Amino acid sequence: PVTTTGLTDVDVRSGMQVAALKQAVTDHLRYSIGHPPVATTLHDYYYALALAVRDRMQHRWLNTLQTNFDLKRKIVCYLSAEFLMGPHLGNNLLNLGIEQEARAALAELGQDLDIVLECEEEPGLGNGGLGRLAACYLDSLATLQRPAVGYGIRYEFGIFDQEIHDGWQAEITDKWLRYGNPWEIAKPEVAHYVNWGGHTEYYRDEAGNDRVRWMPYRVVKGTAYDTPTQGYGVNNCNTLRLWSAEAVESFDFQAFNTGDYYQAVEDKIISETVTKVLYPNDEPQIGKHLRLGQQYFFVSCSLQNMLHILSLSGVPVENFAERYAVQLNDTHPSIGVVELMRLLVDERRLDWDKAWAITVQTFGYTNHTLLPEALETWPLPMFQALLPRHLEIIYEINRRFLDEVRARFSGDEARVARMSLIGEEGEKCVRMAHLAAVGSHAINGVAALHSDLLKASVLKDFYEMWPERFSNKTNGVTPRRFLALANPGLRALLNEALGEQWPVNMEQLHQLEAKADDAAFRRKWRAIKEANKKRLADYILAHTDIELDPTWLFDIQVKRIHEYKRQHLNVLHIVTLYRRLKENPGLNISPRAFIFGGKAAPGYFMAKRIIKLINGVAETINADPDVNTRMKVAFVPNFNVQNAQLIYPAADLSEQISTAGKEASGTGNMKFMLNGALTIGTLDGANVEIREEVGAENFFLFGLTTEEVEHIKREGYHPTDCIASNSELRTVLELINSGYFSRGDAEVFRSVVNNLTYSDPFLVLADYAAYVACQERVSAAWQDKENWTRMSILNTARSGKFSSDRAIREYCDEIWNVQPATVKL
Ligand code: DL6
Repeated sequence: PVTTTGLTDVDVRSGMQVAALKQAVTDHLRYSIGHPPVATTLHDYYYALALAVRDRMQHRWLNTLQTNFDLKRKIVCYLSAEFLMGPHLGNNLLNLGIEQEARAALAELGQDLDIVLECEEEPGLGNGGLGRLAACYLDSLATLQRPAVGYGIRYEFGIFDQEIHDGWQAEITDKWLRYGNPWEIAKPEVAHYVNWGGHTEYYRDEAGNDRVRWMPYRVVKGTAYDTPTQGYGVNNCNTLRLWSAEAVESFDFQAFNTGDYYQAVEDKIISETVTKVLYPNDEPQIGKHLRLGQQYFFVSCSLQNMLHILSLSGVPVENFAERYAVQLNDTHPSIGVVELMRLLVDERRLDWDKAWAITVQTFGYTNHTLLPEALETWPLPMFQALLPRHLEIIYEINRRFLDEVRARFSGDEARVARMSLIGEEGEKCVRMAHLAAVGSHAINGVAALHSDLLKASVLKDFYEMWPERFSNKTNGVTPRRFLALANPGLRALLNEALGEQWPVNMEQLHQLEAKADDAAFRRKWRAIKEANKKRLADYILAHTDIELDPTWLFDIQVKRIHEYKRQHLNVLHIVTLYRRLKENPGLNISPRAFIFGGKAAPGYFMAKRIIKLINGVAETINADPDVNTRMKVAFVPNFNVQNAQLIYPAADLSEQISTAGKEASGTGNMKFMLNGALTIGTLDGANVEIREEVGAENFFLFGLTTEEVEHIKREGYHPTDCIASNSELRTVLELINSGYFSRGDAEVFRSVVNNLTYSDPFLVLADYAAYVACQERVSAAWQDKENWTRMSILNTARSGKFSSDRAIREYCDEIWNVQPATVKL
């Protein structure tokens, strides 16, 4: 069939040229969106282009599914409660290699691609690092041609939108699905049923075996929504499958027939609540019934789905672990260990030992935090009420496991108590990290230091029991989104200098090292950085009314707001500098813009005060003519993937200043490095490896080491001693406490100052002097533009290790044993 333009229908759906894309957008405007030309909006153009791009991906997606099926390849199943994907359109155009064509097609329709891209509502289905890591890994899995599915939750409301009202954070519901989602394909026929509550019954089967039946109180239905995830420069297009909860029946007909209409719809409301909203990850984990419900819901749907596909493929269930490598992204999906046992033993009637061998062979567990408050435990009564059968299975796993511990470490009952899956000190609880460790053949941390600390602290006993299960997999980030897409200026320069393969072979960036000594190249490098800073300055002006000078040093800290990340240490330095300038107007400092961004968990009191403090300091400094020609402070509201793509490329200095031993890895640190920022940081998380790669001379190191932090804490830490011995610090704290940065209201920051003075759990004051001194070194280094540029180039040149491709290769080779599969069209 031929359309009026002379294009075949096939071209309109799959053609990669300008004419085909233009026709595809026009067709989607007419046939999918259905607004007459007079009513066509910018958003309609976004939606139509998105659908046209999705058509092209769908073609590749179906071929990928068919290829994987035909080749009977092992599949990675990445189970994660969060996938922070960010806007899809720009990234998909990049990965398909049709950005220029799409730009030209839209131009012929009178539209500007850059403006159209801004229409996308980003799917914020994650809190921060952990969810974004999952998204980077999906990008690398597809790019490296590994068969993979990301399984997660289709939250109706993702991470809240942050607004700043009078300096305070305000949370606005994230209605990301409000205008539809062109990237997902609803699969109502792909549905699984998930039980809740009730009790268990014992019975004897036809063969005379004792068995257990779960009699649930409620059944919730999970339906699949698939988002194709396109690899870069390859045809492979994998699946992100998110589950949405709904009631099994829309109406309870019995209640309806007796006239109780409201009772009849109640069940629907309760069921749909399960996937309503994403929980913040950095509030102390308290007994949130619904959160455990969410975890079980998506994990059960996912495992049932794997079993279903396995049987469609005609593969016996005994071969489950040969076909699936299932990774637990932190403990959130660790109930999967028990659920797979239940499905194999109760439903597929495998014997226990066989089922357990399959389970352990299937799962791998990645730990992402050592912070005690983030380690998940569930109170037994709550667990029993929601998952009565799972608790029985946990007891049985635990009985057998503790027998093993006793056999290995006979007489060591203290060890047995420490390792048990059930915590007995205080309220009895299920320890999810222990469950994940016992049920997985591979356990890893996310940076070298973190993996070592894991073995020495939280999972020490498990390491002593099974050292062969432990390894390190340092995190990585995708250079496609965070360099090629976010920094088109630098992309063009790298293409010119290195050719176009670097986005899939980041080791090639080493060739830039030779260019660091080339003055002409350095000039080009600086021009790109300055253009990126101008782009960010424009964005900040539009969103905050704060005007920044792109020739100043851009000093940036963007990440979740948390005491251990120590945004308040950064503020103490800013106030120090401010005071020095006030007292000594002739002081020679490098003019700097201090830029912050990040969300605080809605219930995290101190984090919300820190945001207010940053904004209070910003208000005072930016309005003070004595200093505002040399320093300014800005808080970028609503830090998310979209504005992150403007922020990382504009940084000169990357603030990675967490208390040593607290940040498992960090991934923002890698995104800054990729884009040529220098790091000021502690020896924490992946900073250690960043410094190793870039060289100590190109990294601003300060602060206590993990051992020193532990030593000080053991000996008894007294922040008042730091204040007593440092009059500048005392003056800075007094100034904050006086109401100077809060329009005279001395109450506003009292809690922050008191916390630092009398408790200071993250040793902010202990590191203050070293941090301020290090910032002086930064300031001096900035004055030598040529050398700074050299260091900037070397940062990018030596960032190859931090590509998520390197990380995913390690997971594939060392944990998952998953091979590439080439997809043809
Ligand atoms: O591994 C990804 C990311 C790390 O880079 C951060 O250092 C770490 O804080 C973060 N962890 C979490 C913890 N959530 N839980 N559980 O987000 O993971």
